[in-house]
Amino acid sequence: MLFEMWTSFIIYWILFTYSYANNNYNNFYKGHELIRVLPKTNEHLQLIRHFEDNYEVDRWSEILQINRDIKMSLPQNQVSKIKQLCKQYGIDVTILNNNLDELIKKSDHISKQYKKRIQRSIKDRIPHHLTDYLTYEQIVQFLNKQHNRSPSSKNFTSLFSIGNTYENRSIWTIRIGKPSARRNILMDCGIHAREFISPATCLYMIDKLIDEVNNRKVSILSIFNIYIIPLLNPDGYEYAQTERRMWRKNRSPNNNNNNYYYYNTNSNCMGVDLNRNFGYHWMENGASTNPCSETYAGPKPDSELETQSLQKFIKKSSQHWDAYLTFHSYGQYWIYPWGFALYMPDDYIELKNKAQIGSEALKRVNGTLYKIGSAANLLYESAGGSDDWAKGVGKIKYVYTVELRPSDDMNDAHAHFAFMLPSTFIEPVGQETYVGVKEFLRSLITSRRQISLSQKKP
Ligand code: 0X9
Ligand code: ZN
Repeated sequence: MLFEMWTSFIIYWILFTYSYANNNYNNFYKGHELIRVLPKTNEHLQLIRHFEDNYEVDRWSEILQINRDIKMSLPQNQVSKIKQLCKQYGIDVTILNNNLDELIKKSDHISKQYKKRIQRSIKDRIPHHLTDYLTYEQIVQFLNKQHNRSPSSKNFTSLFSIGNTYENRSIWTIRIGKPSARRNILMDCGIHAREFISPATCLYMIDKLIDEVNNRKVSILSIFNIYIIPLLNPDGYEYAQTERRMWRKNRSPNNNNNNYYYYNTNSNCMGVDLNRNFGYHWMENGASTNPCSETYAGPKPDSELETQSLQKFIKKSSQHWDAYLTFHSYGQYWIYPWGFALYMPDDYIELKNKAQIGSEALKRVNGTLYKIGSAANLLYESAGGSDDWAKGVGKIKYVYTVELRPSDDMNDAHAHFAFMLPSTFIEPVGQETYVGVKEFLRSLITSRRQISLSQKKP
């Protein structure tokens, strides 16, 4: 009996560890903790800044402000030192997760179980962009397949690259629109490597829009050419998929940043946070000059190939852009500029109204709640974002950053997944986001009609 129990235990253990270990990730995050700290004085803020400069602290999106809690992850060998310093200075610390490696593997495990279950229950093969976070190569294949799906998709879509990355990957872009389409919309995904749900959502939307291409009715594609860049930071994404699941930046080296534009920032740490690199109020707030930081803004504004490619594309096409949407995760926010400071753009009421239309439509699908506001007010001040550049320099009126699921409210059942949202969520997030975006786009059509009608009045 005891023997039988032992053998079944061993078999279970082997199967369990195999299914957990059978993923692309190494054990880099073993023992990494995610903690929440609450600074209450300026001294506390100073100490937390000191952590960032002297320890391998990865701050998870919140900015430093008194009475605003900050989530950060730390490697195992630095946890006790940091906790001890917090205790000494009276900073409250809450442990949100004591082993990020477990969370990464748990998420992966849920994804795999889901895939197995769904493949068993559905006879037709389910497209793998709905069950997996695709690799860069798979994304390129997906785009080619979508473009070649039917005679109409060949006619009404085009596939091209807007430039190459440091590691020489093409930044692929697809245009979807009917010949009558005169207005243009730009969307991108995956500027931050670890936010896997973002490119997956762009792929979902591409698939659905191409379903609409055959539709004979007047669809939004008769009005708009929709350009989608599903993966703006492919180098970072590949690195996050294979080496470091929590990688955020691109992969350009910083060992020759010797231009003294801002600082001499030669370093062996790699990568620039592309969403701090755009040259509009660059480095004014919420960005770092330290190449080891996750929010390193680069040696100078617009230094990165990915940043330059997006800018050239926006500027080059002499066409007018009606809207730019950039998809991130996580938090469930539909936000508009500015991010660089707490000011509001002059037309913020219009931006807010349209965000409301989009997020309300989104909510009707699965009940998912999004908060609306300006980036700096709702999240934190941080300069160098693609959104601020698109509005401030690109002169695009309707500009949004959409932070997809999960929510960052710890009372929410899925909040703990953070960037590690299992692929089970690709479909519901895709569905609701697609509906929200379409409703937002429809509202652009009606508001333009209203303007032209009122102009026609004597
Ligand atoms: O901090 C960011 O870059 C974005 N949040 S994330 O957690 N995905 O990294 C928010 C960007 C909002 N826009 C600006 N600050 N301009
Ligand atoms: Zn992001």
